[in-house]
Amino acid sequence: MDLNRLRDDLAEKDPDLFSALTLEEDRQRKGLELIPSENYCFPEVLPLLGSAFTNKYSEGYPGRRYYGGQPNTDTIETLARERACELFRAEHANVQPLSGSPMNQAVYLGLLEPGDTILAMDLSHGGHLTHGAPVSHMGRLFNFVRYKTIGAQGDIDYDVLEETAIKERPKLIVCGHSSYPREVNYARFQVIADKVGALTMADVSHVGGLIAGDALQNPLDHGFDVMTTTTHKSLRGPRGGLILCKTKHAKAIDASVFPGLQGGPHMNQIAATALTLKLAAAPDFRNYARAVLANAQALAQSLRDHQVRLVTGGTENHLLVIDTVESFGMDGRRAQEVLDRIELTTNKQVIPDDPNPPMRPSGLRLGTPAPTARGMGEADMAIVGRLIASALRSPEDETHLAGLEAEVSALTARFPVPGL
Ligand code: DSN
Repeated sequence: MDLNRLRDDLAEKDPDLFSALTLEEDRQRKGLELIPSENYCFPEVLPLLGSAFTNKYSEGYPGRRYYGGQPNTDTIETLARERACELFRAEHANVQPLSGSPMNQAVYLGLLEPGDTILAMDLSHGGHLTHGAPVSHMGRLFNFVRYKTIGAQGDIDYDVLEETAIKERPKLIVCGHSSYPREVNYARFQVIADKVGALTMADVSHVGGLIAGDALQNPLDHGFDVMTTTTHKSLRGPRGGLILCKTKHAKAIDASVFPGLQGGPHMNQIAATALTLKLAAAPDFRNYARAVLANAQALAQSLRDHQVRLVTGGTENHLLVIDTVESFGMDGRRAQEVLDRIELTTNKQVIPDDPNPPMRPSGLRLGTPAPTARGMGEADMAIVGRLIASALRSPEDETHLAGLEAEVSALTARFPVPGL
C-alpha cells in the first residue's frame, strides 16, 4: 500500500478532512502533550489500525465464532491473549473491550448483580467516572460507596477503607485512578477484601504500561481477581482495553464482553494490541517505563523549585496535579487555556473535595508518558516546569507568552513525534 499516494488522494477527494488531519499532525509536532492519559502510540501500530483486519466481523472467540473466514483473526486474537497473559502474569485475558468504559462495565456486569455494593475511590480524590460517578450508567445500576485520600501526602485512607468495607460488606472493591499521583498498596487492599469476602479489581488504565515495564507493582502479584487496563495510555498501543483475571472468572468475563455488552470486536485494533504487547515485552520498554517515572520526578521538582503547589506534594507515578488556585490564583480551566496558548497541552482537574465545579476546577493534571515517548529527559522536564510556572504567573502578557511559545517550539523541534 502506497501511503503517500493515499494521502494525495485524500487531499484531492476530501480537502476539508485532509486539512484537519495535517493541522492535527502539525499541532502534535509543534506542541507538547502533557495530559497523563495520552501518548504517542508505537509507530508500528498505525499501519495495523489501517489494515485488512478492519474489514472482518468476528463475533465470538478464537475457535468459536459466529461467522466464517476466521483463520487469521483467530491467530491474532490468540496471540494477543497469550502475550497479555505473559506480560502481566495473568491467568486469563480478554482483549476485545473497545475501550476503557466498556471494559470496566463488562467486569461489573459479569461478576455482580444490579444493586450490589461496590467500594471505589471518590472521583475528586482521583477515581474515574466508570468507578460509579452518579452521572454514569454504572452509578445508577450499582450501589457505589466511596473511599478517599488523607493528609498532605494524599495517600488512600486505608484505615477508613477497612472500616467502610466491614460496615458496607461490598461484593467488589475497586482500586485504580485517573488522577492519583501515589503508588497503591495492593497488598492492603487484598487483605481488606479477604476479610469481608469481596472480590478485588484494579483499574490500572493509567499505569498499565508502567506495570508492564516493571516500574510499578502489579496488582495480580498480590492476588487481585481482576485487573483492567486501557491499551493507549502508558502502554503506547491502539485505543482499546484489556481485562486480565483469574481462570475462575474467565467464563463470566468473556460472556459479559460478548455477547453481554459488545458486538463484533475491532480486529484491526486487536492486531495492533498483539503487536503492542510484543513491543512492551522488549527490554527497551522497561527503560521507557523507568524514564517516565524519572521524568515525572524531575517535572515535580522543577515545579516545586518555582513555588508551585502540587496536590500530594509530589508523585510516585507518571502524573502530577497542580493546585492552580493556590499556586497562581486562577482556576484549572484558565490555566489550561493559558498553557494551550504556548502549545503545552494539559487538562483541568478537580482536586480532593474541590469546592469548585468540574468545568472550573481548582487543579491541572500533567503527566510524562508522551514527552518520554518523544525521547525527552529530566533536563527537558526542568525546562517544561519553568515554562509552565512562567506562563501561569503572567497570563495576560502576550509578548511574554509569545516568547515562551517560541521556547516550546525550540524544545519540541528537537524531539520528533514517533510515527509522524
Ligand atoms: N480519559 C481518561 C483520563 O484522562 O484519565 C480516563 O478515561
